Amino acid sequence: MMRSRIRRSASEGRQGPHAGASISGTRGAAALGPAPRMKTRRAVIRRHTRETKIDLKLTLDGRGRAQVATGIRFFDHMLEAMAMHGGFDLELHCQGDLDVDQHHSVEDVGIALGAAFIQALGDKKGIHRAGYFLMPMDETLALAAVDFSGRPHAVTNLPVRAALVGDLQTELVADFMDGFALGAQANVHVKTVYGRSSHHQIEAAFKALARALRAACARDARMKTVLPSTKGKL
Ligand SMILES: [Mn+2]
Repeated sequence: MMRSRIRRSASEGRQGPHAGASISGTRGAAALGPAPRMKTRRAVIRRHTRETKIDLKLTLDGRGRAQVATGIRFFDHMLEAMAMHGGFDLELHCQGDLDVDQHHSVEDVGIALGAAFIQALGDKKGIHRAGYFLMPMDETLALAAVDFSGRPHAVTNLPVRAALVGDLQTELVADFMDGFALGAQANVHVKTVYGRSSHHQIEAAFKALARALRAACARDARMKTVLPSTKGKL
């Protein structure tokens, strides 16, 4: 089995309030048995700090199955929706310092999930790289666009009025997106085009993100061996 270690980017060291975290992972067991036609795109992430302990398994080309426990029920609901709409399988357990605040848990789950995407995508050859989706949910329309550009940047624009949706502090949705962009070294934009319900705005944003990710991660049969970058580096 191949072992790989993802080094924290310099930007995480600068920006992240959770210095000292390390992410280690094991790539999918593609080496076992006869070589499959297509490598199974998987990631295993263990990210333990003094604030959060996160263990997750991601299979990119899955069937939307999710087993998620973060201690924040509405956040679980969003991550489960992401797996279903993204068509990936996700096992995620986070034991965080919820007695302090939800902030560390939500942001760190974002970082770990983003890191899982990068690990699962491997050399990024033959993928679409960028994707977007417009997701309606009743009266709400949400937009998401992602690019696995190698550069972390998130813009979250959800004019949610409620401070809490279920048990989730709504302002932390932006921290999740920041964390995800950092972990995935990706550009992530999510926006409510219009909408009223806070629940719908947040849920539609997660679903739009999932479907944008699905498009970005999808294999492009015509460009199989090509790294989709004029720079030659992603
Ligand atoms: Mn819901």
